[in-house]
Amino acid sequence: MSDPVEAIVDVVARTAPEVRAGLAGRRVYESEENPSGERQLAADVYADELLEERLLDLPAVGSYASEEREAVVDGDGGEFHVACDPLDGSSNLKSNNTMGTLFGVYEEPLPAPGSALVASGFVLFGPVTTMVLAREGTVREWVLDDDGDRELVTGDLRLPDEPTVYGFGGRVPNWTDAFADYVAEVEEELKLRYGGAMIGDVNQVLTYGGIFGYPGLRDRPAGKLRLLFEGHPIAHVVETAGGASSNGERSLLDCEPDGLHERTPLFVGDDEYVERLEAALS
Ligand code: AHM
Ligand code: MG
Repeated sequence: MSDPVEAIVDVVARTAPEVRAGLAGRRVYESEENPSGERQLAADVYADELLEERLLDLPAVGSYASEEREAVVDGDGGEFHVACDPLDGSSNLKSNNTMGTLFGVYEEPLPAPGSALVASGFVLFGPVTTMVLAREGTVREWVLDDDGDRELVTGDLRLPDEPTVYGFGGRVPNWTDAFADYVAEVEEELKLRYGGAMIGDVNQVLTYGGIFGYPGLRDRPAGKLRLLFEGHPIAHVVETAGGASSNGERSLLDCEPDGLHERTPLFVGDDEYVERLEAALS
């Protein structure tokens, strides 16, 4: 394949059916925790190891980083650096709900600013396996078959003009007053859709329009989600689809993590709702 970024995307697509097929037998916890101090499932580790091996096999991939491992793993000097959340929303495995793989392809060594992303996307394991990719100013969506072959659903995915749904993470008593006041307004206007896997919840926003967020909490001001593995790639997808992203103050793509596993408040969706959120938190 002559397009190295396309080769990376193809590896993620072709690894996805194997990750999905491996979920059924891997719903148990490992004894280890991930670098963010969260319990790992056997499925998290399996997905991470498959992606690491396949991606580092590509000459274009200079390094691989993941939510499931402490440090960057170097390849053979390729020019692109891939950051993955191998199974975003894996706690949904127990309750058999949506989850999937999230990835960002950077042209700078990691950790890098969002502006260094050249492509990003996710594979969603719902009733159907789909892949969403933001690259060169457009977002495309495919259905994946069991070999990872892609059938195009849309060549130019855009956020709908009329926002309809919202979903916010964290326990309500842990929300700040300013955020809770904002949510009270949103609740009057939009319909709640929250499933507990960021990519599943964001895919609802991409489909129906609206806003998703995981805010900074009273006891955890940086929130739960990680800037490099979750924030940048999902912000890049949503902004490319005509929406906005924010850490509460500015676009997530303008934020540069100091460390690989740095957390951030995360909001993505319809511009107007993201603008109002920033005003409410300022
Ligand atoms: P994970 O990558 O370890 O699965 O954690 C991230 C997930 C997000 O997908 C989701 O938005 C959030 O955690 C939900 O957290 P909580 O279970 O605390 O509501
Ligand atoms: Mg995640």
